Amino acid sequence: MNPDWKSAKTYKDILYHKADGMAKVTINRPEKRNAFRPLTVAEMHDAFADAREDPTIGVVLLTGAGPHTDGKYAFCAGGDQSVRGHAGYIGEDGVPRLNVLDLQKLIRSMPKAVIALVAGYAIGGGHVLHVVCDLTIAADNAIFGQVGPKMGSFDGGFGSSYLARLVGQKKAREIWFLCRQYNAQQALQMGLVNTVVPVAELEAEGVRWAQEILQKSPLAIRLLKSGFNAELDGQAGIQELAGNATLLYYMSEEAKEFHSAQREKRKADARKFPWLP
Ligand code: S0N
Repeated sequence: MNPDWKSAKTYKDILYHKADGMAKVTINRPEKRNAFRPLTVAEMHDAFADAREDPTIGVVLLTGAGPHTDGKYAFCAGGDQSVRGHAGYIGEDGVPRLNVLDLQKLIRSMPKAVIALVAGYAIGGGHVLHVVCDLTIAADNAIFGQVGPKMGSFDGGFGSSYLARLVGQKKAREIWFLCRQYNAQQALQMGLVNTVVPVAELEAEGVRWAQEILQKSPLAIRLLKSGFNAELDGQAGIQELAGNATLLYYMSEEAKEFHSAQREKRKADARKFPWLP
């Protein structure tokens, strides 16, 4: 069944929809193969932050608009090279920045599942965007690759270290050192994507996966995501996991008793609670 997508906010470079517990963020610059400029990234960050805050949303789909009028598809061709300066990507305010790193962190740490739906090119920083999503569904026309070392850039953060966790060190180094392109079947074989479907079925498959996740326990998904992240994310990963432990503790009878006692200026009845083995 097709979701009844409703526009949740109007932006310049992206589309943002919601329906049935899902949010959908669509990069809408098909004439640029959905390359992102600072504004695109700022808008995506705003939409993802909204999805994070909305308790009715459990899954976010990230995709690219298309096909373009030339018939070609793109998920995202990375940073918009027409605004790249010598200290980052230059926005309308004239300031150079690399704000896609903030977006990567938000996607990775938000306590909801994020699924990349990739049709056509996922290249450079666009490739990294699907890498940091929890799951990737590829269309049979998807093409993946990094280009940094052949055009004067690289992503040594999640774009390489987390990529290596997905496909292994040798393959990740091959992807970055050789800057080749890989098709959907090759991506599936190396563990870069979860499944491959015909391009016409991409969104429907994404919706099916999202609806399956939405039948599961929100807290379990939240804790699993931070558990998966903690191993690689150092202190930030531990902070995320510990924040979830605090959330669960707040929700316990024990925390409620100690909190109430403090507010009621009485001694908490600690004896009610066991010291479990
Ligand atoms: C995607 C490619 C392979 C598609 O080829 P195809 O189908 O032949 O199309 P084209 O004719 O090349 O393109 C169609 C139109 O789209 C424009 N366009 C495509 N990509 C971009 C882009 N990235 N920026 C701006 N415009 C783009 C073309 O110009 C063309 O428009 P017209 O017809 O008007 O000329 C092919 O297009 C391709 O190879 N694209 C460039 C890929 C690329 O270099 N991407 C940038 C890679 N770098 C990043 O993404 C880095 C950003 C980053 O995230 C980062 C993160 C952490 C640390 C550092 C960085 C960093 O800054 O490096």
